[in-house]
Amino acid sequence: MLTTMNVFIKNMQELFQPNKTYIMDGSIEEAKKLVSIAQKMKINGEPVLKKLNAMEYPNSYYHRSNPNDVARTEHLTFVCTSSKEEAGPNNNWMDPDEAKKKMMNFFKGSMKGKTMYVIPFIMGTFESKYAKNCIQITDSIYVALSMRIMTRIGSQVTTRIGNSSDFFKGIHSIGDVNPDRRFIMHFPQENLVMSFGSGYGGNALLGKKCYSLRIASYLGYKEGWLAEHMAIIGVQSSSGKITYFLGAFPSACGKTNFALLEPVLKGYKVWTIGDDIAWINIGDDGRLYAINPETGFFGVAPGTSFKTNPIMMRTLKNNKFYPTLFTNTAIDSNNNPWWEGISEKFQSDIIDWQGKKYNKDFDNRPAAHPNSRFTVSIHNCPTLSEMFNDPNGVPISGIIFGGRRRDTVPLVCEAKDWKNGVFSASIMGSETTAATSGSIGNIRRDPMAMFPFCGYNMAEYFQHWIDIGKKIKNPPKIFIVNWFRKDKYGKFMWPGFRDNFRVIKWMIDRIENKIGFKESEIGLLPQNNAIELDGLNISQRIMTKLFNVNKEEWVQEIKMIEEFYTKFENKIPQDLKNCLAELKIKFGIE
Ligand code: SAT
Ligand code: MN
Repeated sequence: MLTTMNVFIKNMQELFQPNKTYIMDGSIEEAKKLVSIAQKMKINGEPVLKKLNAMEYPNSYYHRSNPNDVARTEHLTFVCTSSKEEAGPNNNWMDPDEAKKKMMNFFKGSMKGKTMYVIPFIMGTFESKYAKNCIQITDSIYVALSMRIMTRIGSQVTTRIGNSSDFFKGIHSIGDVNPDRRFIMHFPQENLVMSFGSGYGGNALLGKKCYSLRIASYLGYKEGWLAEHMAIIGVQSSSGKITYFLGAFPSACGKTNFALLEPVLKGYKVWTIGDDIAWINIGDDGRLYAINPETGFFGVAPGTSFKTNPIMMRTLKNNKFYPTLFTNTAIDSNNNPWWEGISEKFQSDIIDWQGKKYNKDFDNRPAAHPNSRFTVSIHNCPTLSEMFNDPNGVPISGIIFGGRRRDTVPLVCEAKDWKNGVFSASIMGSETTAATSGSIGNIRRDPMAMFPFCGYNMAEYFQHWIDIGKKIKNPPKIFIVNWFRKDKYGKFMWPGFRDNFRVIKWMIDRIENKIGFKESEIGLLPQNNAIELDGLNISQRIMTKLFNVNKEEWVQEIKMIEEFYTKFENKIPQDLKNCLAELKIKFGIE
């Protein structure tokens, strides 16, 4: 008798009509074989992978994508639930039957002459009760190799699945990379994603945003847990005590820098558990525990340097795990990957991300694509936490929500309690970045940094957050941060990066109840001089500005929040409506 997995594979073969089928085992020999095939394989006259300078970047390969396929495409991303209301105003919706019909048309025969890769993978460790079994199908060797970095692949998954039909199915074909024939369709009620026409990370590595956030957030809603767009870190103080934090920031707003932070303050150390996704469960002791279901970083290259993120640079130069991929960066004359901000010196002889010679004096564009990325194993990271593989995850004491705001939101603010924290997270706004196609720098509401990733109606998601709070003992403290406030000349007022640790230190003091706070209209602010500024050249005047809660700005902000809440008709939880009403009263708005 065929197992359910074999039936699935057979159906896929019939649909895609590939030349060959290859079932991945996740071994190092396999990775070497696939890299060697990818080096010989040409797409549009260009090898899929090119070896980079092994002296500087061991085991590293370069990939150039189709220039029309460099970021997530939210307008082509759909959540296909039986009713439009279940998907909510936060998602594009399509009727599931219609969506499948559309995708089947694209899929039919699309792997003719190609190899179909079958990737059995697991999100979470094999030992964890929180882990989930998955299978992805793809015809892109680049996607297959990326999945090896980002997830745990192996025959153990097949054994775990056995005859059960309870596994995630991710069906991907890169097709002809035509934006008119590009769709990413989610079917949360069927544990299924269909993706066509793109090879880009969030569109094609289906274990990432598609499964671990959109589908998993829905599973979490049904099963009583949370799938979140969050980094996970452990902060060790000189006594050896480790305090675990979650950090939610929208794409390209510094989650990876946060995850690999090197504290400026002596005696502290940050341990890395994850930089993008956290699955959060209520543990047996009634506290919140988080696991990182992934095994790699898919990080933004531009701006990464020994100055801004030394630990990531060391991770990229580490050769423990095979291979590391660089996508759409530029290349320098020594065959090293290159991007804006990698060093202070400008190198001549740069080849840009589209393969053209680059002249910084004449070319009015960056050499590396602003959303160029590295895909690197978390096992290369020198600050990887001992708890990374812990099947239960780490106990969370603080949750940080941050956006990219030039004004309005102070450097840090603590929510009075869980409910007010959920409210503050639900009204988060952030300037758009290069991580998605579309314009850059507009403010959009991005509650919990999950707006593009919540696989169901976000009003219900807010209620789910409130309900989780009712079930836990000692809920973690919730903080809102903004590293990106600017002065009237457009200059960042806070240095950011390593200095952000000063704010985290304040949070630890608050969690341990060592210090007090200053009440404000929007929550609890640090008392004067409570943030350790030793060794930092910043004036009191700027510090005051960083914490300024400006009435006019907030009146504007509240208008935007109301507009956003209105989209959900009457579904916004009463608790949050009450918080908004209170906020309006505090600012004297009727
Ligand atoms: O493209 S990904 O979704 O994988 C990265 C991001 O936008 O956060
Ligand atoms: Mn992300």
